Amino acid sequence: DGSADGESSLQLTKYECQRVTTLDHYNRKLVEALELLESHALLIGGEQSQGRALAFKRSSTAMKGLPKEIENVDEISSLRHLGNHSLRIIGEILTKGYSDEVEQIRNSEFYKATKLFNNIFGVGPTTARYWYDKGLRTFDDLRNSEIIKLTDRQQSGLDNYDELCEPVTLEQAQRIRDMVQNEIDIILPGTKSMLVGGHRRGKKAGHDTDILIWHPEEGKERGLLTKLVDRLELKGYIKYKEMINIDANTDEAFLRRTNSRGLSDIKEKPGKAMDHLERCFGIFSFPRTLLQLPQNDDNPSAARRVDLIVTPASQWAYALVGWTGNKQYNRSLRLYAWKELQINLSSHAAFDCREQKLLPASTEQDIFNYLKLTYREPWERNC
Ligand code: TTP
Ligand code: MN
Ligand code: MN
Ligand code: MN
Repeated sequence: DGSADGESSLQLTKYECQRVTTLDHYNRKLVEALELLESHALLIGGEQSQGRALAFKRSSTAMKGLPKEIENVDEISSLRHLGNHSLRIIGEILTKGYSDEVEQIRNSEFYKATKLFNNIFGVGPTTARYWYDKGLRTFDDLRNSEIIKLTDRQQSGLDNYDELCEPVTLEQAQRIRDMVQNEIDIILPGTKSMLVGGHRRGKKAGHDTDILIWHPEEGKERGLLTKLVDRLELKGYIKYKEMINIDANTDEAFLRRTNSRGLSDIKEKPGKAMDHLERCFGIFSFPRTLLQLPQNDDNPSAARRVDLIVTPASQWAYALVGWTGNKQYNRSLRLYAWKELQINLSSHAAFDCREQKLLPASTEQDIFNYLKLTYREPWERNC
């Protein structure tokens, strides 16, 4: 609001997508505390807590975006990005080194158990809370419970829990992408693939491997994902899988999408635009040699989470931005596009509601241009 004390008080852009946010930043301890509060609010659930979670997220991304280490809360008290609660926590940590509230949550039975459950692939905050309310606290409780029934996805997540907790290094992700590239070279020569998600943003270790797949000739990608997954299955690489929007690229869906009447979902307000990209997500099992892990005679393979996403060439740039993320970066990009420009942005297209037209893009730069934003490299999108 500009009513600062005349000193060089810190400034931040309104939206995260307008600024640079890198993995390295100056306020690790504060960010860790705010992220814990965000995570706790999500685990509590309900509309009010979700609002609080967003406020904590906004505070933590603000702290990541600051150009220096904060030593006194006065340095940031005029930033609109920080609510009273966040400011109070930050002030407490700056004066005595820790926050009572944060430490109390960290050590609480509720947080420890729900966080543990939430870390299982397939278990969201609602389910984690439900199990907690039923008195469950540990994995053994889940396995022995007679009152709950795990879904196949959750069972697979629980069975592979330890291996899925092992970080996926950039080198391992690259080797998984190379293996996928070899397969699509056989299925449909000319098909391309690249690593997206955290690894593209410069993370040295991720929780999974995200691979974007496309063919430069529009339409050729139809049916590709099913063939790829069939081949991977034959090789014994897939332990658990879910196929999403698998008909998204059939002739009928293709026509519907190309037909302007079929674009109604993106012509309205944001949030309505669905992600129409074909995707396979699941738990894969790779030979330890493929991941360059030391041999283990009891267990020759290791489980890893993998996301395979197929995009038609015409949507490639939007898919690339969307699947590079991160999630909060996307959220701010979509909010900014809608609020400031009345553009509805999704992972497959953008629609200008004032001009009533689609915005075709062949590069990420095209999209930043439409949005009147300075281009940000993937590693600058780590909100
Ligand atoms: P994730 O793999 O969930 O996250 P990440 O790669 O950023 O981090 P990590 O290293 O922990 O794996 O998702 C990748 C990106 O894809 C994410 O930044 C946002 C986007 N995304 C979607 O657009 N839609 C989705 O349904 C999901 C799950 C992710
Ligand atoms: Mn990822
Ligand atoms: Mn994920
Ligand atoms: Mn992923």
